[in-house]
Amino acid sequence: MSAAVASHTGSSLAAVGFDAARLTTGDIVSRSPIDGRVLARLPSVSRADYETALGRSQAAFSAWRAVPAPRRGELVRLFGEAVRAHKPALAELITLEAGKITSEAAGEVQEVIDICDFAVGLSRQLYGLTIASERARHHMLERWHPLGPVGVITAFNFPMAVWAWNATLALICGNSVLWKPSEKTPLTALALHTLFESVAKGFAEAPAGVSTLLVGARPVGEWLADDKRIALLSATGSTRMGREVAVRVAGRFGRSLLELGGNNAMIVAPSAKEDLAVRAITFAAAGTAGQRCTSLRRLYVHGSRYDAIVARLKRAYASLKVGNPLGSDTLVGPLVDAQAFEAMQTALAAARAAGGIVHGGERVNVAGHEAGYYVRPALVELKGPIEASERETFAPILYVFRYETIEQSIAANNSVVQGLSSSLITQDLSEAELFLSGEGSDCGIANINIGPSGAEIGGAFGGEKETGGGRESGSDAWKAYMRRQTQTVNYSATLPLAQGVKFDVE
Ligand code: UN1
Repeated sequence: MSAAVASHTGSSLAAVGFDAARLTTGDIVSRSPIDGRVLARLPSVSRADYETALGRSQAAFSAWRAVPAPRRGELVRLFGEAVRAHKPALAELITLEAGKITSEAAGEVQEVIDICDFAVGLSRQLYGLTIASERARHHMLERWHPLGPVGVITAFNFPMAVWAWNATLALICGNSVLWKPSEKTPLTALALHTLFESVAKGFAEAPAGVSTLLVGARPVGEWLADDKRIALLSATGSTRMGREVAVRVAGRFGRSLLELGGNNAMIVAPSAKEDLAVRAITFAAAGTAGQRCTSLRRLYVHGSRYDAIVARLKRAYASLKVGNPLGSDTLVGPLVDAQAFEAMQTALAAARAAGGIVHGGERVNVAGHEAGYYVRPALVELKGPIEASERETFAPILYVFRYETIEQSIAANNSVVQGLSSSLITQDLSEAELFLSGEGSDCGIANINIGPSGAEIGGAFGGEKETGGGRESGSDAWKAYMRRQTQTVNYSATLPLAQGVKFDVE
């Protein structure tokens, strides 16, 4: 199988026009979570490479901002078409390098296609306001202008989609883009970016360097954070990383857009439909091996339903097929690496020590893939919050609690420092409305009868509190990639001053 992993990688890269045989030296090592095998080695960009890239990106921005927005949309449309044509190869690379099951990997590529379509439409809808002026023969308006080079730092778990959310919007808004992907998924980034570059090369108005890939480790992120030339730095990853980025970028009065850790909850109310609840819980908590920022981590079940739901979940969890993510019936692929496995086991040990009852969570041996970190997703029954349930552990651990009143469950939903996604399973309209109201969930995303994960691209994506406050993807998230200018035009022959101020000059 290991040899098969290697040949799969070569063919998926070749399919997008990249010569994989070249990728044999460098400090960035791509390993397949499937079996731990080294897929490729790539060199980090040096500081000198970075400077060259920044220079090109600035020059590209100067040219690109002058291209009409609908033409910028046309580039993104062509890119979306290329992604459609290469969907299977791109999805396979995600599976090989990030360990996602095939259906979820295809879903991620679809998310790239969807945001391309969305950005194309937006390229004709970068609307500003007109505002009534208090002065005679004046008009006021609000215009949105391109911002500058946009840095994008992405995580391993959505190695294509999160760049695409940022890059497609940044590009139609008239910016250039610099992408630092996770050092765990450089090949996936290289494949997608190679495809972008080949489309851009054939598009006359696209300047060289309108988007640049910067493969590298932490220093590259630091350079972007400290660089005054980066107009906006969008960063997805841990709260620890985001806290550093936010402070460094704020220190130079730059802009950041942060999408950080989540600790997402679901409430299962007395009226919940049981089958729906069990499916929603299992997909959100065990899907993607618990490695989405939207993964379900805390479950609050009403006392009247607790025993039945937990019994159903125990059965569903025991039947989940854990294994090679290339297998068509696999539902839970591997954790990304040994560190993720250690973090999971540490959290489970802490939960046990705090009196939690742990079901599952053990390593699963997958024949032929002994070096991969496969686990049985874990359920942890708790009486109340513990230190481990307050944190985001990027692994399939679901902490389960009992609750008695809807107010109590909403307070519990909101009790953590993170604020990304949340959900309520109910047939009760009053409960649903309360959860969705200003007195309800404090998260960026709130769902009824859907788990917290698997959002569509049309809504703004992101969360509050230590999740960082940024919004990416749909709705009016594009505004973060532009600068707003308030314009006032006087078409009279006089100069009336606002607020009735008199300032008469001879
Ligand atoms: C992430 O895990 O960083 O809502 C993004 C979802 C996906 C995106 C997750 N559409 O689960």
